[in-house]
Order: sequence, then structure tokens, then C-alpha cells
Amino acid sequence: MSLIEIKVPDIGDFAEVTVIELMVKVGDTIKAEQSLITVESDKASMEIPSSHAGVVKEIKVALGDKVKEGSLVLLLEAADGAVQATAPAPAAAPAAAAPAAATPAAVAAPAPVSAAPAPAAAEPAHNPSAAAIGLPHASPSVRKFARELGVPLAEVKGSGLKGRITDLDIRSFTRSVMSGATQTAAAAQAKPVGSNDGAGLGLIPWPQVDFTKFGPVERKDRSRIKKISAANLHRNWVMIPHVTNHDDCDITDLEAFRVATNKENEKAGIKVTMLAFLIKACVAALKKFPEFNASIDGDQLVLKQYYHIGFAADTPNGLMVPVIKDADKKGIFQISQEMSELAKKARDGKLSPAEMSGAGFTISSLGGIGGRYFTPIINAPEVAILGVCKSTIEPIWDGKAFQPRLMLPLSLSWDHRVIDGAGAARFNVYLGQILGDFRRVLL
Ligand code: CAO
Repeated sequence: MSLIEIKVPDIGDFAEVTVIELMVKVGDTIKAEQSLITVESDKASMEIPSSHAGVVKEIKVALGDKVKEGSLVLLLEAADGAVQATAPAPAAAPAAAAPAAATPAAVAAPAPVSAAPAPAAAEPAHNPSAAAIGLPHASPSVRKFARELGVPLAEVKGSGLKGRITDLDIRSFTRSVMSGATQTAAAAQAKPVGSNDGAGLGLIPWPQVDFTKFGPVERKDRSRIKKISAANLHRNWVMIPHVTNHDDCDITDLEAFRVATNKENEKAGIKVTMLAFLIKACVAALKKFPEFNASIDGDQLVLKQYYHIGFAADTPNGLMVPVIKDADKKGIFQISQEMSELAKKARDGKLSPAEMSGAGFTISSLGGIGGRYFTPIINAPEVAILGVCKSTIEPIWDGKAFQPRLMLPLSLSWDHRVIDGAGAARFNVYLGQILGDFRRVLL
């Protein structure tokens, strides 16, 4: 058995190149022309192949070493003692621009990469400009290996010199995907719900705009709550066929009662807002129209026999929806008190998950702010949500004359898979009747 010195062959115009990857280790049995190391110049990377088959006895270079033509790479115990007359040329990673690839020797050499389905010349160049536009650093054989496995190179984190992706990185990425610990971007996009770019829905990509071209901007991280509610709202908006019915109801008498009640209880510090009456009125409407207090579960509709009402609360961190449990069993004062406690907890970021779960129906009130109507998004797995805006005095025709009446604008969004337009109109009419004369709750 003879020991053969494997040296760096003619590498074209390069005086010196850097070793950026060791592709074999001591004890490896290698074939003739198998790549041993990857070297990199300022223009291209290339693999240095072995001129012989055999067993690697000693490696004479290390990562980061500078080598040139004739530098000793390793000592090989030749398999058959045969010595090849000419050393194979290095396999250049890219591109017509890479000088090594342009030499006749390189063209003639059966470089390993040429066996790949896509020719090495089609690979993106590993050069400063390629790195600048975000192409992953990897040798041709690693690229070929990734291609064979269908591994998206851009998603693999390189552990080699300067973040270079090695054969080992491809293997651990594949293992991680197979075990479910990692998800490829393509797999993530295949999910229609929650994806940000709409690729799973077959939509064109979200516009990428450099806003600074148009003027100064400030970037802020979105809060955790904003991100969670965004994902939920997006899913609900996409998955639920929403329809919204708008209506007005006359709350003149109810408002007078509310103001009088608050006056009576001023000393006790109790304050009742219209929302508490709305919660109670909705419970009555849900009792009459049970499909509004339901959820879809496969082929079945789950009709709830409890009346837990969520209400949207605006907080500095974003939207939260605390829930008044068993609103049918509670009076207006108790509902008001719980609402104000829950709203405070929401604003302080102290709501527990239990306080935000279990709602069968939700109310979103913008009455304290203003506006006329809006189209609230249903809070899945519920099937309807009531939006309420600011009441205003309006001239209402009583058959003989216009009367100034306090009108409350309602916007009821409903899931058309469960509820029909006629049902929604009836729900709003009934709700209007209750709010118009609250004694009806007792009927
Ligand atoms: N019409 C006219 N005035 C109304 C009204 C209505 N429909 N609803 C409430 N008001 C009045 C209240 O009476 C109160 O008046 P005073 O200050 O004179 O007493 C004032 O508006 C403020 O009320 P409020 O908003 O503090 O109380 P609330 O019980 O109506 O609402 C809460 C509580 C937590 C729901 C509310 O503060 C809130 O966060 N609303 C926003 C909800 C939201 O963001 N919805 C959108 C979700 S979709 O993005």
C-alpha cells in the first residue's frame, strides 16, 4: 500500500484560495474524483477532487487555510496503488464568470456536480454579489444533495465557515423536518389560515414596499395581543361567510330609565351603561333564536343551553374579549359591575384565559366612541356578533308627526352557513322590540 499526496491542482487564475469546507475525514474511503475540500476565492467557490481512490490517512489542511496550486491537501492510502497521470481539475461552483470553470481542464474534468440533474453551471454563483442578494452559501455537491432531497437551501442554517451550509446541515434539517420539529416555508404556506402572504389561498403576494422612499417612517413591533387577535380575525374573516344586517332601534325610554337608575344609585357608586341592557336583551333574543347561540361542529350544530356573552374591550395592547358568564341568571347591576371589573382587567393585561373563554355570542360596542354602523367579524366558533354604535336623536314618523327619538344603530354579523337573512332580520327586529320596551324581557 502506497501513500499518495493529494495536492491542489491547477486552479486557474487564482494565486491563493481559502479552504472553506472539509468534505472528508480521516478513515473515509473515497473514490477517485470525489470532492475533498471546497475552496473559495473572492470570485467563486470550487471543490478540489481526489485524483485517486483510497482511504484518507491524514488531512493536511484546516478550515480557513490559504492554499494554492501544489498545496498538500491530504495523504491517501491508494486502493490499488495505481497513480493517475493527471489530477482532475476542481469543480467550479458557478457560472461562466468563474475563471476556473472557463479553463479547458475544468470543462474536460468529470466533476461530481456534472452528474446532478441540473448542471453545475446553472447553479447560482457563490460570490460577494450572490451573498449580497441573500443566496445561501453552499458548495455544488451540497447543493446537489439538497436538490436530491428537495431541501430548500435558503431555509437551512449553515454551520460552516461564514455560515456556509454543509452536508451535515442538510442532514440535520431533513431530520428536523421529518420529526416535525421544523416546518418548511412551503408547508407553512400550504395552510390557508393564518398565513400572512395569502400564498395558500392562491393570492398574489403582499406588496413589498420600501416606505422610506416616500418619506420618514418609524417601525414598531406589533404587540403579542395584536398578533394573536390578528391571526384569529384573519381566520374568522376568511373561513366564515359573513353577512351583516344593519338596523336602528328606539331606545328613548330605555335611556331615560338608565339615566334615572344611575341617578338613584349615584351614591352607591353604581353606573350602568347601555351595554349591560344590551347583554340582557341579547340573552332574550338568543333564547328566542337559539341558532344564534350555536357553533358548527362537523355535520352538527351545537346549540348552547347556557348564555355566556363576550364583549369586545379596547385596550392599549389591542382588542380583548372578556366573557360575562351565565348572563341570563344575572341582573343589570351585577352585569354592569362584572363588565367594569373585566374591562379594567383587560386594560391592565390581567385577564385570565378562563375569563376570555366560553362565549356563545359577542357584542362589540363602539357606542362610547361614535360612528354609525360597521361590520363586526364573528368570534369563532360563535356564529353571530352584534355591533353597536352611538345612539343619536332622530326624527321618527309616528304616523302623524315626526318625533325626536333616541335611535341606536345595530350591526348584526352572522354566519350564513348557520343563519339565514330572514332569521337575522327577525333577530334584529326582536332585539329592537326588547330595547324599545324592556318589559318584554319578562314575557
Ligand atoms: N350610544 C351613546 N352613548 C353610549 C353608548 C351608545 N350606544 N354606549 C355607551 N355610551 C356612553 C356611555 O353611557 C358613557 O357615557 P358617560 O361617560 O356620559 O357616562 C360613554 O359612552 C363611555 O362608555 P364606555 O365605553 O366607557 O362604557 P361601555 O359600557 O359602553 O363600554 C367597553 C365598555 C369596555 C366595551 C368599552 O370601553 C370599549 O372598550 N369599547 C370598544 C369596543 C371595541 O373596540 N369594539 C370594536 C371591536 S372590533 O375592532
